Amino acid sequence: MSKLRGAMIGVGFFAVNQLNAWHDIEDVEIVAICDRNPERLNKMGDRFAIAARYQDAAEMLAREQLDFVDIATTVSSHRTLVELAADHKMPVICQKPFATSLHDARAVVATCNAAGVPLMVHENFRWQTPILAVKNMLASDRIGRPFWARFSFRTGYDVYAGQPYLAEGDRFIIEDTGIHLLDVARFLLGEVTTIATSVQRINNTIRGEDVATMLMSHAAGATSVVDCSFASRPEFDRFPQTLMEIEGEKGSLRLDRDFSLTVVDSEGTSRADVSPFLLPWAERPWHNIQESVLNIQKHWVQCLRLGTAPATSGHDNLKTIALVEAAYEGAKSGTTVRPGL
Ligand code: NAD
Ligand code: 89Y
Repeated sequence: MSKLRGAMIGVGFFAVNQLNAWHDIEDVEIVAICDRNPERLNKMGDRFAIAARYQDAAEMLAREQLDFVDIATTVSSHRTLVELAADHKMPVICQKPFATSLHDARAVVATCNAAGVPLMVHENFRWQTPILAVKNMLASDRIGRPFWARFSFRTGYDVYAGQPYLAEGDRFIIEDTGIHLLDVARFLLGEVTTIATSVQRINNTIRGEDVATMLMSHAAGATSVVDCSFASRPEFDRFPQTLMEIEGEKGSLRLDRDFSLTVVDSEGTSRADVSPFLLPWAERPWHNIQESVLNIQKHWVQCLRLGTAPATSGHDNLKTIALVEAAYEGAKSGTTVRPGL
């Protein structure tokens, strides 16, 4: 079987992880890249030995013979680019957040459905090794039915150095990082029925909110808190880790900053090391996220080969986008909101 021929649109700060991960997947060859910025285009083209380089995505899609396209631009271009891929009947991956509103997200999903092309949102946090370990622990039923949880991401890491656009938008932490934790909450505890949100801006040099606290009710009965901050000064800064605690009817679990998973159940207390693998191209502190990029991209290849829907399909991710929208709505109105769909 010949390798899948892929192309990337947007080869900036984060795409290097995606290109490294594609390079690790034997079944895939990235045959073309596109970026409006010629310096970035040439830098990445040289680094990954990709000869076909375009500044215009439409030209690339018209000229290249491809099996899929992977979009890693920032959100304002996502709708146009995914719809362009759909016009070419091209299976497409799009980085999170895949749209700036639920309205746009629905439109993009409808366009891909109508064109019959698979759409996967690159929502990679749920593919992190420690989070998959928590998922397996819940599935084993050792702690029983979860009734309470906290998902926490608190840091003082200078995220603006690598991603300066995060300081510029009206929306920041919920749309950029909280979105991952909301998706993880859905992944582990099921769909959300209500959300109440408080936001703060502590760093006055940025436009959006850099602290958010969300309280959610899940249809299956659990209550969860999602809290995230880029304004914290913790003793141990564990950027970009998600820490969690889950209490169930038969026990509890805790995912700690040293990647230990502690479980308390009827047998007592046990601890397991659920550290991510440090890939050869990975760099601390990003290695946990970098491994999840490889995991989600392997999943995409499997889905393309088998013709199955990705776990984070556009359709699935509508529910995560709906939570983001409901969080902003609730923060503004000071009310508890039912996420729309
Ligand atoms: P970036 O600005 O560094 O890179 C984006 C690149 O896209 C730029 O080089 C820009 O020139 C190019 N671009 C923009 N519009 C284009 C267009 N229409 N055609 C061709 N090229 C275009 O941004 P980034 O930090 O790499 O973020 C990209 C995306 O990745 C964002 O959506 C961000 O939220 C997401 N991201 C995800 C994770 C994760 O863990 N999943 C982590 C960081 C960033
Ligand atoms: O942009 C964010 C993301 O998606 O994952 C980590 C990040 O780079 C900063 O929180």
